[in-house]
Formats: sequence, structure tokens, C-alpha cells
Amino acid sequence: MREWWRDAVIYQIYPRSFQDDDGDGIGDLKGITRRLPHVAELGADAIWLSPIFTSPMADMGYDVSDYTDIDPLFGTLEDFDALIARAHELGLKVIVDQVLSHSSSKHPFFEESRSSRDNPKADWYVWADPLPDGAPPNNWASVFGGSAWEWEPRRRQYYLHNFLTSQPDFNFHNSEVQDWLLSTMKFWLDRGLDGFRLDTVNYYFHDPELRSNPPGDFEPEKIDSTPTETYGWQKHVFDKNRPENLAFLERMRELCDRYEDIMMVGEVGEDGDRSIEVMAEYTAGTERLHMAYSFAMLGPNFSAGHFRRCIAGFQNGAPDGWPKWSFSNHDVVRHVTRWSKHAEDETVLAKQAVAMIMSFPGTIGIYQGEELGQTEADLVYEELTDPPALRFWPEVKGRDGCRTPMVWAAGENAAGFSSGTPWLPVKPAQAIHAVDQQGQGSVMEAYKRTISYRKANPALTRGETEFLDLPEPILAFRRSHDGHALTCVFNLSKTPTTLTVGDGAEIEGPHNATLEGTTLKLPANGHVYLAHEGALDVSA
Ligand code: TEU
Repeated sequence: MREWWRDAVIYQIYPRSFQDDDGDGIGDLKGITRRLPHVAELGADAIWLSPIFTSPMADMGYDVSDYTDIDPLFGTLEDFDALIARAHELGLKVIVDQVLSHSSSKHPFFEESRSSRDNPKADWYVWADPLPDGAPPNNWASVFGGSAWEWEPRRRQYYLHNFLTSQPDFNFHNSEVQDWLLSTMKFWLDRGLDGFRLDTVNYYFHDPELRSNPPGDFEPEKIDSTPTETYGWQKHVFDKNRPENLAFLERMRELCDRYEDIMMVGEVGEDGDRSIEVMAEYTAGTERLHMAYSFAMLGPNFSAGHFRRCIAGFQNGAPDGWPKWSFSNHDVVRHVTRWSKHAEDETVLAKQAVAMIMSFPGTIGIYQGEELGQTEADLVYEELTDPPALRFWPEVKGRDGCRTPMVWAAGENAAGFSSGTPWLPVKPAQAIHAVDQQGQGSVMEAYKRTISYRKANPALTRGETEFLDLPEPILAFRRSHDGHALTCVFNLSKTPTTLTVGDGAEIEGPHNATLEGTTLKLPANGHVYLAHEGALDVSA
């Protein structure tokens, strides 16, 4: 099916926490395979597996030590093959996380590179001499705290790590590195994979001049004592988004285009308006990424203006680009908790959020558990495993709270997830969202109905988008395709409101609004799709 990915709903699986098959308390590939019908029944078209390759797990698999094998925690290559086969039987495509910007410090190539200045891998990572006073070459800081440079006594040089010290950055200026990384992608494509989620796709190349960035509003060495109140992602002083990245995207695309229907989605590690520009730049045309996402919709901002800036900003930036939007993933507080101050009830918010995102233009991503209205787990320090949380607690709670096990059944601990002790606890506040507690009127029913409605409406999957100028907290836009138009209206507040709409509109699909003649009543976190011919006036 050509360009399957444009219409797709992609379900992100965090393998550690989806389904444990061997009772060690950690999810695995056999467990995922067993639970794939759940994903297919939701109406999803593809799964994205967060890292499953061999790793010391310092950053839960985003530190790879063997790019062409499965970590024993998750299973074997044969288990992977069985998962692919089962997914394809169910009509699900499979993409996996490909972490190319850095490897694990335990990768044999880095072990060799750091051992001396003249081994075959000496130039495969980013090494730099100290300044005359011994300091690192510049003020770049790690996303996870401290300087982005770590000292290696055997070389008497620093190496670059944009994340943990155990995640050294590859030197993309070395063409051998590029060629080898492409070969690891080819290994998985030859094994039947349908595509990749490319980690930190805007971090690949560094400035070879190693120029410092203007001093940020912090100094790396003070970062521990004055942690930002944000989610641990420090105001990163590394020069991301370098122009050289584009040529490597084209090399990856050229490889993928040798296969049938492969898709690459890039993670743009930015969260402001710049991130929308980079998403657009990286997906423009047909020679770069198929699509990209950023942290723009993964933060605290829950306003009509913000969502409009993201969507309209992307479309203006790349009329022929393609975004992926999602509200949650393994890196951020779950959206029903993150935005809870805008709602009296997190379940109502969950239903509004799925109605919103399924009406957005582009490909839609959902994160395991959000179909249950899953909330963020409140963990104590001793339960934490995530490095930025352990470093910046209590200002930064880290990412464990959004990574607790999928709750397949109500009951004690991790009923249904594991017969053993789960690697993160399932607290009562999460257990109440169990899959087997979902029924009539549940969040899961809303997800199934909304995804089904989206897939039946090309106006939502392929239509044009035109925003209506209404005051906060109303988000309204028209989606139109082949003469069919839907005006999607959302009340992004917990205060009910009434709008006036033109004649002839009819409510379609999941909603919690009422329309009497031309009076549209939206409750707290109201949402509605209005079907109509031509233009439809909506006024506050
Ligand atoms: O996350 C990327 C990331 O965390 C940064 O891009 C940061 O979010 C951004 O600069 C904020 O503006 C990816 C993975 O999703 C994450 O789980 C890994 O820990 C990280 O890369 C390192 O591989």
C-alpha cells in the first residue's frame, strides 16, 4: 500500500513495560507478540518499538552496544522475526527505534576508540583536546546535566556526549561512521522491518570548529545546584540542527527507497517554534524523512494558540512535508496528568484529547496506556531509575512515571503484566485503569470509535486545514476533502461555553456537545465534529 504511513495511527510500545512473558518483571518480545491483538483492535496501523537492541540499559536501551542483535532481556532475533510475522498477520507495520547519534560507551567501537589516538576507530567518535587550562573545549552541556565533555586519560582528550557520559557521540564527519550506521539499518530492513523511529535526528553532526554557544542562562558546572524546573532537559547549549544533517537524511532515504513502503519518522529534539521549523525542513520533499515529530505538543502548553502555531507553522514551513503529532510518549509526563489543571476530570480530558489529536492533519501517534486514560505514576525517589531524575530530584521527577507497566487486569500489583515483580511498581492510581475495567463509555471505547471515525473520513486523514479565529479557550478548524467538510471545535477549559454556528451543521462522530438549531453547547473539555457543506460560520 503506497505511503501507508500518511493515514496511519502509530502505537508506541515501551518494551520493558508492555507484557512480560518470562516472569522476570521486564517486558519482552514474546509478551508483545501475545498482546498485538489489543493494538490491532484499537484500530492502529503500526507499532513503534522503543529500543530492543543489546544495551547496558544506562538509558533504557538508548545506549546501544550491539546494533544488530536483540538484548537478551527482550529475547532473540527469532523472537523478533516471530513478532514481525504476527504483526503483519494482524495488518500492523513494525518500526523500531534506531539510535544513531550516539552509542553506548560499552560498544566495542568506543572501547577501541578511547584506548588510544591511533587505532582504526580513533576518529569514530568526537574527541577534542583540553583548553590550555585543562578545561573542556567549549561550554556545550549535556541534556542530562553537566558538561557535554568527558575526560579520557589514555588519550588525554575529552569526548562529546550529548546525553549520559555512557552515550558517546558518533563522529558523523567521518564517512566510515555514516557507511557503517547505514549498514546496520540495512540489516533490519533485510529482516523485514517496515521502518525506523530515528532518535535525536537533529543531533547527528556537531560543529567541527567546536565553537562555544553564547553563554546560556546557566553554567554547566552549576547545573546540579540550580536545576531548571523543567523536565530535566537542560537549556541545551549544543548546536543542534546543523545543515550537514540533511545530506545524511538523504543517504538514509536512498537506502529505504530500495525497499517497499519503508517509513522513517525522525525525533526532533527541540520543544519550541524552532522545532516545528526543523520538522518541516527534515520532511520537505521526497528525499529526506517521511515524517518527523518534536516535543512541541509534548509539553505543558494546552492552548488553542499553541496547537494552531504548531499545525499552521508546520504547514507554512513545508507544504509538502509531513508531521507526526502525539501528546504522550516515553519521555514526558502523560498528557492527562500534564494538562490536568485544564480539566476537572482526567477521563473527560482523555476523551477530548483523542478527539483533538485524531482530527489533526498528519500521522498520529499514541503511547501505550493512553487508550486506558492512564495517568502519570507518582513514584518516590527510591523507586526511580531514570538518570535525569536521580540527578535533579525533586525538581525533576524524570520519566519513570510515564513508563510504569501496562495494566492488563485490575488487582494486585501488575496483574496481567507479569507473574514476577515488575521493574517499576503499578500503583493503585494506575491499576484502576486496567484494560479489563474498560467498557461502555470508557476511554478505550472512545479511542476505538474516534480512530474508526478518523479512518472513515479522508477529510481528517488527507484534508486541507483552515483555522477559525475564535478566542481562547476555543480551538476550531475546518478539515475539508473532496467537498466534504468537518468543522472541529474544542473547548480547552473546564468552563462550559456556548457558540453560535451557521445553519445546516450536523454533529458527527464521538462528541460531548449538543447542537440545538444554531446553538452549540460545549461542556468542560467539550469536543465536537460538525459536518456541513461549504463554509460554516462559528462565533463566540
Ligand atoms: O530523547 C531526546 C531528548 O531527550 C532531547 O532531544 C530533549 O528532549 C530535547 O532536547 C528537549 O528540548 C531521545 C529519546 O526519546 C530519549 O528517551 C533518550 O533518553 C534520548 O534521546 C537519548 O538517546
